[in-house]
Amino acid sequence: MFTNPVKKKLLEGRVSVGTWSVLASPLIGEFLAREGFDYVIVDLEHHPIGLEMAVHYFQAITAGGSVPIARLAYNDHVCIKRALDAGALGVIIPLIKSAAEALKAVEFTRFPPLGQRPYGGGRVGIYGVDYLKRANDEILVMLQIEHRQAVEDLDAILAVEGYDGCFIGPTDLAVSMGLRTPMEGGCAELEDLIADLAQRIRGAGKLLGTVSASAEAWRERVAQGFTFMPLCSDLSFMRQGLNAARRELEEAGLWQSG
Ligand code: 3PY
Ligand code: MG
Repeated sequence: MFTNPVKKKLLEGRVSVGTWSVLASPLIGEFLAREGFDYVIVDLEHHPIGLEMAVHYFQAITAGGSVPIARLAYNDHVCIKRALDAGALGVIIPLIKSAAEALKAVEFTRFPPLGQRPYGGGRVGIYGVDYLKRANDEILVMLQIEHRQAVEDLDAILAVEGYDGCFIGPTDLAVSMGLRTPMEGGCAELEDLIADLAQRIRGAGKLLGTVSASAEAWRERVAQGFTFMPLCSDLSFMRQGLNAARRELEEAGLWQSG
């Protein structure tokens, strides 16, 4: 039977640990999957990863024992159907700003009668003959809340049925609200806003997700009720390891740049 273990875990109210891959390498996707993450998100929004590479990612992540999820470039029916047809078991859709856009996302991600996703067979056949019947229940659909207009229209967005949860994007949210971004150290106003959004999203019975840049940040978000949180990314894990090694060698006087 076609099932999505990540969605099952989340719907049971449990926390699911995954990570992002942005470095445009299915090999990295496979390594990350083998590290025991429940899912690996392939970021097609901000990184040079096209559909042909994405399908190799999905294969590698599945081979590594994890669930492949795609963060898409846009709330667009072509992007969505092609990523799902290539085998993504979940999608994160950026920049949802209104209930009308949330309804569109449902239309694009769900088969009739819930939506208008067309069925093309092909690679999703690997999930079994019941894919078509079960996909509406098993595919994870997370809508990104990361714009001032989404904050203003949140109650209406939350009233839309047919998607699973909201994924807060702290950086774009901060930029859109004119607040200090997490990269610049963040600010109390941003944290208060995230806490308020989180409470309302949970209150509406939707799943709650966001990014986390460290294990410590991850634990703090869990305490706030977030359950879908990719921990860091391939790029940030690489930077953290590299910076720690460089600091140690610099302190020992063994690495002088320049
Ligand atoms: C943001 O912070 O804007 C995001 O999209 C996180 O992935
Ligand atoms: Mg964003």
